[in-house]
Amino acid sequence: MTRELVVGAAQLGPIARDEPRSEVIERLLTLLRRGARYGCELVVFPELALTTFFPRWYLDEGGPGGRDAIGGDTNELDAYYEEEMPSVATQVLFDEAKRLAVGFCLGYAELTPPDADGRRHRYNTSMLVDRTGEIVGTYRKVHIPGHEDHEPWRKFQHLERRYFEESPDGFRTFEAFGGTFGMAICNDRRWPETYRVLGLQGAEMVLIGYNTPLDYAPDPSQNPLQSFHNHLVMQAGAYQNGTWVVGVAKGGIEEGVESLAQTAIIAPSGQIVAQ
Ligand code: CDV
Repeated sequence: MTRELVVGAAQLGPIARDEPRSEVIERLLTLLRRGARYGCELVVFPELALTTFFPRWYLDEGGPGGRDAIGGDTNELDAYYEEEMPSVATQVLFDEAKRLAVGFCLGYAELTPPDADGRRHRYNTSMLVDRTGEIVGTYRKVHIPGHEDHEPWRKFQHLERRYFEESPDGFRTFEAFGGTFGMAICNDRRWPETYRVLGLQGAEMVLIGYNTPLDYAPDPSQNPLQSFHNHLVMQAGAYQNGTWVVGVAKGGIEEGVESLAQTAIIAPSGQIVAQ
């Protein structure tokens, strides 16, 4: 049976360090409404789409160091996380999704409520919201790149391993929009098991947001290959698992760091149908 789903890949430009959430959300609403005008039923936003890519800064110098520092006296850091979803600030996105009957996928930084041991967890998270404005699934990033400690030799930091835990949940699919969906986040797209684990669960479309700096400090010889690698992995993942892949960037120069754009919708044949 042929099914049709109109998907908008809503690439974002830079978000400034001091840009208020309300302004970012206005930008997302503009894109959601534009998607609705184009007939989209689903609009996909990138990784950490509510804030600047804050892992590029070492923000808790005053703390005791390591992961335990997180959650201490780190006001700027804490401000980048969402403690509930929908939050007061993001409720308008859910309301607009319902009004327009356009679902969305959105990446954000998540700070969980305390678990049974009283620990709160920090994840790099993505959620899928259906056309009624209900959350149908969340995914927490598995492959956390970068480093845990301050590395001043770098032009900019990539402290995802300090600010986020690896998800213990793995990859799951969700029934929505008349099909079977999976989510992945940025670095996940580089590894075959991401697509395979989702493919084995019948994923028909994998939604991937990313922030990919064009300067890869551990091995700058790979910098000219960034575009090639981006398409290589997503096209291979799509073809090898017979699934659509929607890869959406936050691109451009954000706080002085140039990031890859190259947002693409890829068919199960491995072909890029829109970029
Ligand atoms: N946000 C990311 O996960 N970025 C990585 C970079 C650091 C290599 C990526 O895979 O694009």
